[in-house]
Amino acid sequence: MSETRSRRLFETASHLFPGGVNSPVRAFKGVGGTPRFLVRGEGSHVYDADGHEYIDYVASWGPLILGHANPRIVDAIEHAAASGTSFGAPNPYEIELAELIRAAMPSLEMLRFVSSGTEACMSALRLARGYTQRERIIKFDGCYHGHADSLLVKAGSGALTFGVPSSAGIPKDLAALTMVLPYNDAEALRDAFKDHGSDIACVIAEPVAGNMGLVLPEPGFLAAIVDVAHRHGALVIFDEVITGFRVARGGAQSLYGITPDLTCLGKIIGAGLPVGAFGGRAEIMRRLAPLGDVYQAGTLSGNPIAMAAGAAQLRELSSTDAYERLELAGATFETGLRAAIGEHSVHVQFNRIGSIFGLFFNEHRVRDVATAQRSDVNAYAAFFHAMLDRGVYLAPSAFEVGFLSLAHSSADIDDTVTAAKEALATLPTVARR
Ligand code: KE4
Repeated sequence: MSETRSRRLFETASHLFPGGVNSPVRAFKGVGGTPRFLVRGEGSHVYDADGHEYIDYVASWGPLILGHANPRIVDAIEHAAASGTSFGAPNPYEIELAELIRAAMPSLEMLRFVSSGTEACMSALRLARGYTQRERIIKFDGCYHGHADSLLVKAGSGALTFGVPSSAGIPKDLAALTMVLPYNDAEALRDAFKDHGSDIACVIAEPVAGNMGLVLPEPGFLAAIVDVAHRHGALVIFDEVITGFRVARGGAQSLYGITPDLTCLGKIIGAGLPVGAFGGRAEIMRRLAPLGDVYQAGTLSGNPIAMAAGAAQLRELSSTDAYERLELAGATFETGLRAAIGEHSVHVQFNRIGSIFGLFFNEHRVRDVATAQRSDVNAYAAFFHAMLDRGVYLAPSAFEVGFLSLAHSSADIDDTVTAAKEALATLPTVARR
C-alpha cells in the first residue's frame, strides 16, 4: 500500500513539530512505520492523504461515538459558528450542555468546562487539595489522566513509596506527593491509607482503565476506593474522560453504581471539539473561583461552538436505544474477533466493555500494568500493520484501546473480522489451529 503523500507530509511535519506530531501516540512509535495523514472522515471510515480508506477504530481516541462528520453535529457547529466563534462570556450553549451532562450523571451537582481532559483532571486535583487542605494524592499505575505534573508520575522503588517523575521537567518534590499503586489492588490502597491517610487529599482513578490497554476493575475494587478514601476523609475522583457517555449514558459510575466525589470528563462531551469538564458535589465545587479560594480559569472554556457540538452529540445519545445498539455492535465484534483468534494458536486476551475493546498479545489475563507489560508488543505491531494494510485502522499502540461507534455497520464488522483472520495468519509466531 503506497504511503507516498503521508511520508512526504510526515517529512515536512517533522521539521515543524517534535516527532512530526502534536501528540506523541500519533507518531506510530509504538508500531513503527509512517503515520497516515488523515484528510477526511465519514461515518465509521477515514481516508488518508494517499486516498486509502480505513474502517476506523481510533475514533479520535474516543470522542466520535456517532462516527465522523455526523450531519447533526456538523449542522450544530455550522449554526453556532455563524453567530461567532467565541465570546469569552457566559453563553446559553454552556447551560444546554451542562444540563444534558447533569441529567445523565447526577453526581455532577455543579461542573466547570475546560478545554481538555488534562485540564479537567489537573483542576479536579487542585480542587481536591484545596478542599481537603491536604497535599498527597494517590493514582494507579497504568492509568493516565493527562499530562499535568502531579499525574506524570510513576511508582517509586517500593510499592508504597512516593512517586518519581515519569517525565523530565517535573520537580521530584512534587512527584513525591503522588503515591502510585497497582490497579485492582485494594490491599495496597488500604496500606497506603493506613500509613498516610491523614495526608491524602484524593484518589484519582480510571473506573475502567483504558490507557494500559483495556483493564476492567475487579469486583469490589471501585467500592474499596470509595470506602477507604472516605474513611480517611479523602475525596474520590473518577476520571471518566474515556468512560463518560461511552460505557453507559451515565458513565462507569452508573454502570457500577459507585458515586465519586468528583468526576472528570472529556472526549465524547465535545464531539471531537476541545472540551473537558470536571464536576461533583456542590459543596466541593463552590470552593472554585470566583466563589471560593481554588483558582481555575480558561479563555476558551465553554466555547459556544464546542458546547453546541457536545450538546448535539449528547442529544443523539439520549435516544432510547443508543447504548443497546452500541452493546450489540460490541458483542457482534467480539464474537467475530474471538472466532478469528480461535482459528489460530495465538495467545490473545480480548477484553471488551460495551463499545470499547482491547487486545493483548499475552498468554495470561491482564489485571494491571505489570501483567499488561508482559504482552508481546512486537506481535501487536505486526498485527496493527497487517490490519492497516487490509483497511482497518486500529490504535497505533499496544497499550491503547479501540472504539466502535453507532456508525459502524455489520459490513464493517464482517470486513474487520475477515481482515483479522488474514492478519493473524501472517504473524510469524502464529500457527493455524
Ligand atoms: P486530553 O488532555 O488528551 O484531552 O485528555 C487526557 C486524558 C485524561 N484521562 C483519560 C482517561 C484519558 O484517556 C486521556 C487522554 N487519552 C489519550 C489516549 N488514551 C489521548 C490521546 C493522546 O494523548 O493523543
